[in-house]
Amino acid sequence: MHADPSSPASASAAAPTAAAVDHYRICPLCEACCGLAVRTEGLPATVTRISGWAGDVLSDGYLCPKGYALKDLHDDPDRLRTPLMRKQGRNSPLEPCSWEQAFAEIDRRLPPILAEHGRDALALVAGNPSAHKMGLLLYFARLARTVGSKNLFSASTLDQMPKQLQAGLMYGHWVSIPLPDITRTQFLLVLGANPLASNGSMWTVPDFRGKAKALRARGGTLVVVDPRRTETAAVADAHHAIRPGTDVFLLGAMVHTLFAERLVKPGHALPWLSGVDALRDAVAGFTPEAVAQRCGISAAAIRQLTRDLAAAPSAAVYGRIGTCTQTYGTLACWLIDVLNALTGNLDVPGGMLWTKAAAFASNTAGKPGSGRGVATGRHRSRVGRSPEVFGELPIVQLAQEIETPGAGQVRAAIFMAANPVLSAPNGARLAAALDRLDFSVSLDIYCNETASHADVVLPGLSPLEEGHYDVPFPQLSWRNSARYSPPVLPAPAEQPPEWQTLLRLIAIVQGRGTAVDVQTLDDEWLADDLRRSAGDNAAAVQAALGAWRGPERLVDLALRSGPYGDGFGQRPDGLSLARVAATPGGIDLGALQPRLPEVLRTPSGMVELAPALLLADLPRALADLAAHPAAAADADAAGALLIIGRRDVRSNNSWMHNLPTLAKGPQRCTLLVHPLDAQRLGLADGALARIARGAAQLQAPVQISDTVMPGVVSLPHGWGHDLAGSRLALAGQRPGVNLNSLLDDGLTDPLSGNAVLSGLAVQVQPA
Ligand SMILES: Nc1nc2c(c(=O)[nH]1)N[C@H]1C(S)=C(S)[C@@H](COP(=O)(O)OP(=O)(O)OC[C@H]3O[C@@H](n4cnc5c(=O)[nH]c(N)nc54)[C@H](O)[C@@H]3O)O[C@H]1N2
Ligand SMILES: Nc1nc2c(c(=O)[nH]1)N[C@H]1C(S)=C(S)[C@@H](COP(=O)(O)OP(=O)(O)OC[C@H]3O[C@@H](n4cnc5c(=O)[nH]c(N)nc54)[C@H](O)[C@@H]3O)O[C@H]1N2
Ligand code: SF4
Ligand SMILES: [Mo]
Repeated sequence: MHADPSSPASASAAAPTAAAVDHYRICPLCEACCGLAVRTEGLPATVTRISGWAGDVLSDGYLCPKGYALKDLHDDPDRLRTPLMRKQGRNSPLEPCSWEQAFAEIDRRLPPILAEHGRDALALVAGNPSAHKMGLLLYFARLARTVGSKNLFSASTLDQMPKQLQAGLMYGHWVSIPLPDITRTQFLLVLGANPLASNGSMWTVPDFRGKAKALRARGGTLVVVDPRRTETAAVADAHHAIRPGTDVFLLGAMVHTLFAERLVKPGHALPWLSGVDALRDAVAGFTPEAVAQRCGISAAAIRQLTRDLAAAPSAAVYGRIGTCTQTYGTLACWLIDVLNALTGNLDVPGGMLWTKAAAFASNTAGKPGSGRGVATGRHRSRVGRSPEVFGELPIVQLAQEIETPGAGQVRAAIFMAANPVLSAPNGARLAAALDRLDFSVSLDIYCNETASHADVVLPGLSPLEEGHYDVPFPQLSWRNSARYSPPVLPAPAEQPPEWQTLLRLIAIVQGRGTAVDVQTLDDEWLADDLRRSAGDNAAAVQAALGAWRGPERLVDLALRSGPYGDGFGQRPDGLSLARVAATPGGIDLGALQPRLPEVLRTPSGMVELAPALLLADLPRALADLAAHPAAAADADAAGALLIIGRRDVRSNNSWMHNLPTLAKGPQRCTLLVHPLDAQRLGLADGALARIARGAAQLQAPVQISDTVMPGVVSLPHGWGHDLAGSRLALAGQRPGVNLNSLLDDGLTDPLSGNAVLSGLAVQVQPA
């Protein structure tokens, strides 16, 4: 069963054969992380079929339409296979060039900027797919360490930073996030998530639909709180339409009700809960009556929902992006876990449980039960003065950091799998700012709307040409497992994997130029890591890691020294990458188990139910409620509608619109309008509407639908592929419009720096 770790077989594509072969491949496109069977045939091999891998320990054969689209992605003529650079100076077009030319250009232009203006002059920006590529995630961390710039940005501040901050404050580590025990719970309350379209987020739960069906089949209840009757709400027992941005009020009132009706019963977790009394006082002002109008949910319904939650034999409250991308995002995430804890559902089967991941989890490392906890604000953004959170600054502030002169001004940038010109608010401002940079590089597999502003574009490989181990997602999975998939197809000889590209950027930043040997550099980094983690054993550990190289070697190290690892021979039947790789479909490590108190890394060794940072922010929400009991200040303007986004299973943020199997079918970038609003505004189904916020405006086709609540309209994000310079031929045929061009880059959750992407007021009229 043990593959020979010195054999390269499991780190490179299988030996070529003309016969049909089903290769095991973990899908890198979304957080469900499904195991796929990718069939290749012929010489040279082409992909002839993609299906779910029956018996994958995590996904059990499930896949969605995007999984099939990996073939289109591999074959897409617009996918970059060579670097691009501006050969005739900054206003010349991006043209294909050799890798040596590209690195030479970076070496010529980047080090002088760092030498003259310092490390903060270089901004690093990581986008969503970085989390899905071990080479990007593990080696970007090294690049960031080498550069040492405070100007570190990522999609996290368009997404889940509130969740990470809340978990960090309550449990002591940024990724210690308890998850619904979906196969055993009897009551699942979902706020601001639509896993039927998104396939789950901060929760790796492939086939949510099947698991929700099983929950209801065993007599359990699924309740959804969302301004739209989503695909998930449609399969639920109950749906509460909530006014966007008001979850903090609903949740505050639910916690209030637990105290008022003596429903607080923490049970198992009680010995480790700190701050229950402080909480009672903190939510005193959130009576159901006080919040009902603002939330659009009656006081009676709030009380009943709370009672149902408290009475359920087991229950789990899960909130996702809808609860994060609002100005009270961190407060909302916090109150969700407070509900879980006070109803006795934290750390129990059927409630909320932590994973015990096989590799890379900080809550399995170091001393169990307590730790340093987390802090924010070790530095602040130069212009906006926002606190650093988890080492990052708010991505909505990138443009002003570029525009504003002074010491520490951003003059260069490296984008990695990121497209903030479409995915962040006010992309037009950012696009203009990018053109003012002295130099920028994009690592991307397409020339997207952001890369088109770069001086050099460096492409990554097709996912089918890379090995895969999920670094973050086993820390967020419905079940513990370890899975690895080797490359399906060989990479083109000329094209390096991205971890090597990142090492070459590191060498350039270090002033070592372009002639370095990446393998030597990789060995140096490993030796450096091991000196810190393995001390005197460093040399022995390095030898034991055998023939693995690059990210695979880091995975092997993490697995073997992890909680199920072979300990480099101490536990011979433990995990190593060779062992995991020899088991296509993965190794099951069992259902989630209670982990209190060892999972905690707070200084107190307790679950902090009332962190000072969060208590101090509550008066902001209370003052807002007192001043605007019926509707957000923003929505007071006559006739204003609140705009929200939505996800579609055939789309993925700002990309994958160039793939034929996903692009076909109905137009997806439409504005959902409730029939009452359509009638009032004279909007006809299929006709164009003009959507305006301040000076920004755009036009989108109207889709009249009673799935959105009255007063709310919905337009998906990630569209607007008609900007000059990007090279996405198919996407450009049906470009859609960019929701984010309406949204303000000045609005954040001040605690986490997360952007406000939901519930802003717009004016809508026939175009
Ligand atoms: N209004 C609104 N805006 C939103 C959201 C919302 O809900 N509403 N959602 C936000 C969220 S949650 C997120 S995560 C962000 C996402 O926004 P971004 O982080 O900007 O990510 P994407 O839009 O997914 O773009 C990813 C880019 O990575 C490239 N890519 C794909 N695979 C690879 C690879 O292997 N290597 C490299 N180098 N590049 C690759 C793709 O070509 C694409 O250009 O958008 C946010 N924006
Ligand atoms: N098909 C597809 N899958 C994806 C993605 C994609 O773009 N397409 N993106 C991936 C990424 S990067 C992420 S982060 C995840 C996100 O995964 P999810 O969190 O499941 O994302 P959404 O489907 O956008 O669901 C968010 C829901 O919040 C609702 N909402 C909006 N405002 C509010 C509010 O104020 N309160 C409440 N309670 N609800 C609100 C919206 O109507 C929407 O139904 O999806 C991932 N998976
Ligand atoms: S749900 Fe679809 S996109 Fe997500 S991992 Fe599974 S197959 Fe890939
Ligand atoms: Mo995301």
